[in-house]
Amino acid sequence: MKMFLGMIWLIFISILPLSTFSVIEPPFNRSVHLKYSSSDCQISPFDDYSPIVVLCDSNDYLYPTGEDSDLRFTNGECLNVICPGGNVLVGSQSYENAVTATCIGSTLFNISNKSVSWESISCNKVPEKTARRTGETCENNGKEIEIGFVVPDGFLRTILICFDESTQQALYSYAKISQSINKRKERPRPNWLQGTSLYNITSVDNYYKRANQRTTINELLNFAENSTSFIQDNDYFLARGHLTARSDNFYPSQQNQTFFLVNAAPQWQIINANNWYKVETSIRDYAEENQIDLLQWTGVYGVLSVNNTNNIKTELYLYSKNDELYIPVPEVFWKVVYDPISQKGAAIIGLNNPYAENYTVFCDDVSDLTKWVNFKKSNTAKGLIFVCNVNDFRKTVKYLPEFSVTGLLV
Ligand SMILES: *[C@@H]1O[C@H](CO)[C@@H](O)[C@H](O)[C@H]1NC(C)=O
Ligand SMILES: *[C@@H]1O[C@H](CO)[C@@H](O)[C@H](O)[C@H]1NC(C)=O
Ligand SMILES: *[C@@H]1O[C@H](CO)[C@@H](O)[C@H](O)[C@H]1NC(C)=O
Ligand SMILES: *[C@@H]1O[C@H](CO)[C@@H](O)[C@H](O)[C@H]1NC(C)=O
Ligand SMILES: *[C@@H]1O[C@H](CO)[C@@H](O)[C@H](O)[C@H]1NC(C)=O
Ligand SMILES: *[C@@H]1O[C@H](CO)[C@@H](O)[C@H](O)[C@H]1NC(C)=O
Ligand SMILES: *[C@@H]1O[C@H](CO)[C@@H](O)[C@H](O)[C@H]1NC(C)=O
Ligand SMILES: CC(=O)N[C@H]1CO[C@H](CO)[C@@H](O)[C@@H]1O
Repeated sequence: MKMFLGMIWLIFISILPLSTFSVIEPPFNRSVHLKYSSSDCQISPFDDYSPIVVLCDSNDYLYPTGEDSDLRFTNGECLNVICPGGNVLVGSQSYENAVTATCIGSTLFNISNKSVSWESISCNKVPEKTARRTGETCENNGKEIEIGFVVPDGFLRTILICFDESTQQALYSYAKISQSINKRKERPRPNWLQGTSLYNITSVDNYYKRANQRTTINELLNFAENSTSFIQDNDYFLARGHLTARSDNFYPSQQNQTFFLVNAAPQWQIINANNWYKVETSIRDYAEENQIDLLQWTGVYGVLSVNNTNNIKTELYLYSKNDELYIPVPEVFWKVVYDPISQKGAAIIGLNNPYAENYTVFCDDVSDLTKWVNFKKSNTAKGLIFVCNVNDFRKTVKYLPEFSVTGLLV
């Protein structure tokens, strides 16, 4: 397949129907190789006001392939042009939510029997993101939450979360990382959102605020209320650590969807900005360099516990009220990265404690074999990182969804 990439051939990927998004099966098999010609279409719908474009018979995002940075369509191909929560503006016409377009050639499309150029098509507002329960349960009797866009034919999903009501935190967040990921454009960060009917507790964002986490954790550890010895005034504080990273997503509208708090957990900022950031970047670079559409689960495991002032090991939470403890500070963050075609995968584990100098991880560390996972081993404050075989990792983190792994992703 790699031999085609530098050429002007198109590789059209087939799109999984929405209902199978969370099921692991070989993706992308429409594999029609087409020669691009001027009767075909080419567009870059990557601005804030760009509509979302999907094929008429599918409900999944389209990404550039190979060395392309645009989306391409063959002459006569049918697209749904969608503005979730808004209107599609086509010249002076306005269509509620969505309109069908057929490729005529270049940037021209047939919409309602008129030939219109892509430049004259936009949304009247930025697409409106949605996080909602699917009504399904997931591992550990968790509640499944999907994040994406409501579209006329259902839901265009970017992230699938398994949410544990007993802790008010996700067990994991699942997303695909497209091989074109490093061609993404980025926009300013939006604010974090709690969404509706996802949490039992209110004001989740408030518990993350530095002053509030300091009070909560100092109380758990018997420190003075405003002590800065544990939650400091520098990068030693608990950030809203993205599970599925913002930059794991190609479209700015998808990047903005990562800012639902169900896609975050308390992570030390010094780790988040250093070794964990390097891990995230390594995975995107792997997808790009090997031209593989990766599947990725990012989750949490355990509750970080440290000695209180009486040397008693104490679990840390951001919510501690009336003997109720929610929003645990995870002991580790993890990512399982999987190539569904080769069925190879890797589990990357990051200790969430910048004060620890060592850690005995619960699986065999094979990081010497996975040179593509880049991190600094020497500076423990920046995050201790380990890499394990997925099947080994799974013996401890039993709530990783089922799929067959035949070896280590190297
Ligand atoms: C497009 O034109 C054809 C024939 O010219 C007509 O049958 C059809 O109804 C028109 N469609 C729309 C959406 O206007
Ligand atoms: C648009 O598509 C309709 C229906 O397929 C066709 O009748 C019409 O000629 C097309 N219009 C243009 C401008 O290509
Ligand atoms: C959260 O609320 C749901 C109903 O809204 C309830 O079934 C569930 O037990 C609650 N969970 C917790 C941990 O309070
Ligand atoms: C993403 O969020 C930023 C910050 O609020 C905003 O400027 C931008 O328009 C948003 N883009 C999309 C496509 O949602
Ligand atoms: C801690 O800080 C808050 C706000 O700055 C202040 O109101 C409070 O009095 C301080 N508590 C102690 C024990 O110093
Ligand atoms: C924590 O407390 C135990 C005693 O309960 C002690 O053995 C251990 O060294 C302490 N750990 C740290 C990091 O201070
Ligand atoms: C971590 O290192 C300390 C000494 O620096 C040692 O006492 C302790 O046993 C080590 N802990 C683990 C889990 O390896
Ligand atoms: C990735 C994959 O499974 N590709 C297959 C798609 O289908 C064609 C034939 O229809 C096969 O040749 C490819 O190997």
